[in-house]
Amino acid sequence: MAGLAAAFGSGAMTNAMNEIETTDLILITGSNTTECHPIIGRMVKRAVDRKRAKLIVVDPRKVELVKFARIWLRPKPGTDVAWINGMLHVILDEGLWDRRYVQERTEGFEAMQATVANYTPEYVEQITGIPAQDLRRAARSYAAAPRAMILYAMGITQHTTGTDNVKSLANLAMSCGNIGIEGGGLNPLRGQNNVQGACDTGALPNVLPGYQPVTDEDVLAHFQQGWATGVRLSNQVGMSLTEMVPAALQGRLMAMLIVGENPVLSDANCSHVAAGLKALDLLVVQDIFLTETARLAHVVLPAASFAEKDGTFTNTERRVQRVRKALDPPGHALADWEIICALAQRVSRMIQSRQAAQSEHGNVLVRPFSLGYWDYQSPAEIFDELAGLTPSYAGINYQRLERGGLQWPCPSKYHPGTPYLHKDRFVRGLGRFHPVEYRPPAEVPDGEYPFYLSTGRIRFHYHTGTMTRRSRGLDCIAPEGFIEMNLLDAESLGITDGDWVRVISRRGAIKARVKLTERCSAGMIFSTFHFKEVPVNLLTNDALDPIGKIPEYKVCAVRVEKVE
Ligand SMILES: Nc1nc2c(c(=O)[nH]1)N[C@H]1C(S)=C(S)[C@@H](COP(=O)(O)OP(=O)(O)OC[C@H]3O[C@@H](n4cnc5c(=O)[nH]c(N)nc54)[C@H](O)[C@@H]3O)O[C@H]1N2
Ligand SMILES: Nc1nc2c(c(=O)[nH]1)N[C@H]1C(S)=C(S)[C@@H](COP(=O)(O)OP(=O)(O)OC[C@H]3O[C@@H](n4cnc5c(=O)[nH]c(N)nc54)[C@H](O)[C@@H]3O)O[C@H]1N2
Ligand SMILES: [Mo]
Repeated sequence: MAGLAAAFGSGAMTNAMNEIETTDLILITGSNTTECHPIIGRMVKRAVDRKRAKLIVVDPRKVELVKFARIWLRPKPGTDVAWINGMLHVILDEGLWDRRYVQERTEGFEAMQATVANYTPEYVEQITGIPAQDLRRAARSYAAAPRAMILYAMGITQHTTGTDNVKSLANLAMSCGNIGIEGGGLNPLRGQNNVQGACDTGALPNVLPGYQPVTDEDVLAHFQQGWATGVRLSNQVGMSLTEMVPAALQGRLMAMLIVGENPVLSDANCSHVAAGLKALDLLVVQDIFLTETARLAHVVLPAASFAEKDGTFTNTERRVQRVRKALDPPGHALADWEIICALAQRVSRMIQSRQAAQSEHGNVLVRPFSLGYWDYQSPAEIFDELAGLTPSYAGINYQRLERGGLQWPCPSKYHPGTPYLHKDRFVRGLGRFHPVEYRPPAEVPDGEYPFYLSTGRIRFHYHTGTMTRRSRGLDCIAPEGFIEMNLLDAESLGITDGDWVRVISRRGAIKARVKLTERCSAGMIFSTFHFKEVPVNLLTNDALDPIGKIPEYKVCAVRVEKVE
């Protein structure tokens, strides 16, 4: 998230995982922690059971941790800015904020204060459905804690207001002096094993490794020298995946290399995605299995899995850790870095021979590549090059990682790493408050599509199921997709547990069995995107957050019909 990177250095946990077990209060929102981050979920349970930490859960679904919580707020989906502003309203109104911290370490407080002034608990109740008294209790409890940690995940970010939601949480944390202290912070629980590492190393359209902007000429000059390619790096911000699909459909994007992603099932409004991929002149997919996306490719490049290669993963608390090869890859599969280097070498050679041909006619377009480039001998060599160009990784190398992981920033060889960020001062200097107004989701229920559809995960499967659905044990426990529905709604539609229903949105329709549950509130259904037989992303809305470019996976409007 570009906006966040600017505000907080990057979208990583500000604090370390083990601080969960030493803090006084934990506020968890938009995170089904025990199913999606079971290790962190266990830490939260231990903190509550053994250390008497207070737990506040804010989630439209009755997730497992609700059982451990002192306070559970159940907002309507997509109303997070409203309840967070409401908590701030109470905290400011009752004088519970940390005046000294706000004065010494932050800026922009007054503008935020003016905005939240309108969000009385009674007004917030109208928007969110959270009883005003519960909101007051939660606000007082959060403000009273000496140290309070906020944990959040996709229930906060996968909205057209995702960036606003995170800014509001930052307002809340800063108002009570909770950023830059042990046991505090604003902690996004990152999703994939190495999504943090991928972002840190520049797998984003707007930044080079270490979140250094591609639009900064000094940064570009530094990388041009460090990479010694002789190629001028582009200073243009690239497209996100969600922008590439429309570009392909409009003929502005000709070719794509997809590495380890299955967007035909995982992207919002996915029938649109398949059409976009089919419109390309060239689609290359690099994966460990022949996925739904790979089936559309002109060329499939077989990759080695995590257990079949060396490298590093950086986890959600910014800890860089070694991954070691345990098995040989099957068949012709290669490690991703080997495939990328081999591709780059071939492309370089093509460009070189084209240039040789052109220079005979006297018009050289780009400077030639230096030969010998892209012939790394090992992942360690690539890591050293990265560390040399990335201040936050500068002190990390494979030798040091032999003795355990290191948390960035780790700027020099003897630096011990950094458990929590923004100590004494924010990375950007002063912490900035943002005035944020509540905006409803892009699509809300109406007469024709009366239900909210929320989507997410269950414990037993991973994303599009390419890996977990190959496990017989997991398939035994969770063999098929389903629609979670509240008992009241089921009754009014004449549906009983296990009945087949059709779920229809403005974009598509799917069929699945109903699972009756009290996890969903009335008026809301839930499904996962784990099962290709129940491709829930045919339904979801591809409206994007303007800054994060994340689609609104967590809210769209649907109709439910019983299938006879
Ligand atoms: N078993 C398993 N674990 C996984 C994954 C997996 O596929 N399977 N995927 C990994 C990845 S990449 C990710 S990103 C994480 C995701 O981890 P989570 O974000 O915890 O998982 P989700 O199921 O997407 O659920 C988000 C939570 O947000 C709540 N929610 C929905 N709408 C709203 C809303 O409007 N406001 C608020 N405050 N909450 C809302 C949902 O009820 C749910 O509890 O999980 C990671 N871990
Ligand atoms: N409706 C709905 N949709 C969602 C979400 C939601 O909550 N609701 N969540 C979104 C989120 S947070 C995420 S992260 C995405 C996930 O979406 P995707 O990343 O598209 O889903 P995966 O199924 O994890 O696909 C990863 C692919 O990588 C392959 N793979 C695994 N290891 C390797 C490797 O080492 N090398 C290579 N080359 N390939 C490998 C796997 O076989 C798999 O095909 O889904 C998003 N989509
Ligand atoms: Mo994710």
